[in-house]
Amino acid sequence: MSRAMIRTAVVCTALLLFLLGHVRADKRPAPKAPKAQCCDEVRSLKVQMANLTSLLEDLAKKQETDLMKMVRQVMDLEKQNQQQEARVTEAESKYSEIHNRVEIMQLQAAQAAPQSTSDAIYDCASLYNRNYRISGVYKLPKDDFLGTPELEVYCDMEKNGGGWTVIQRRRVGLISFDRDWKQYKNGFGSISGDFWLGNEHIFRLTRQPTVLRIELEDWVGKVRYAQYGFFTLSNELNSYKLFIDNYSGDAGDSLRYHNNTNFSTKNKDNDKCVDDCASLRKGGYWYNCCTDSNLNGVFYRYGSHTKNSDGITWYGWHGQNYSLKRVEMKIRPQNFTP
Ligand SMILES: [Ca+2]
Repeated sequence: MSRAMIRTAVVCTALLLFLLGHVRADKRPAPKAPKAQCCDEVRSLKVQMANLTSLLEDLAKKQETDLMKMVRQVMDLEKQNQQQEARVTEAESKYSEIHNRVEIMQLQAAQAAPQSTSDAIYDCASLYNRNYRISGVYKLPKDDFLGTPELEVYCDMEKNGGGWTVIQRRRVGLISFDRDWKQYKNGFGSISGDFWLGNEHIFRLTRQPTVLRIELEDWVGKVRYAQYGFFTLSNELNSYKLFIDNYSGDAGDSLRYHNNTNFSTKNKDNDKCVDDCASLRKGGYWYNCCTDSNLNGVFYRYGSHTKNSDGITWYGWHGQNYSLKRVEMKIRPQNFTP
């Protein structure tokens, strides 16, 4: 090895040692300096700032959540309010609809009452159904729907199941039945004695399906009856024409002969005869050609009845020359159940 080479090696080693020493010196911990203290404070402040920021963020989040909660609550309340309003509106609408229906029903009931409701006082059967069970004089109320006035009637509430409206009676004999058209139309006599109820009233009462029962008594106290399951009259324009059917009884079917005939009075001859039956037989009636029955004839007392054909006659029982002692005609709705 040359001297130059040895010198170079020594220089290099010295340089290396110098460098290593410098590096080792850098690795040693730095002594505490005013600069480091400042950094700690900054760091601490930074941490505090971070904590505060975090707290603020939390607070903001909480506020936002609370706000959202409140908004939701307000929205819920509004929704509930709307629902309640809707319910109120619906209820009001329903009430209005029901009220309307009730009004219509009341109107219909008022219009239909005289003929269809069971509690309307239409005749003696209606009164019977309202527990009036004593026979006697009753007043049927005036009927606005039918345009008829208040009517006094005699109700038979006891015989044959009751509920009968009496339309004719002969048993005293003091009242003449030889009357004109207008009197037979409106009725005459005494409602608790001898009377004719009136064709207009009979027409009205028989607009519902009606039963007619005729009770007859002779001068020795024998009693017979004739019943017709169907009985009605046409109106005045059609001369109160008689329609009967479904006979039953033990007096004989003498009214059948006069079925489908018009009513006649002494001033209105509507019979099917050349003769004037109402004038000849001295009473208004449905005359075919005079004979067979005349329940509105002359009331003959005791023994003077046998030779006259103008008395109260029922051919099927005592012939046309026998005038009966007592007769009563009464009607009742077909659907009546005692
Ligand atoms: Ca005639």
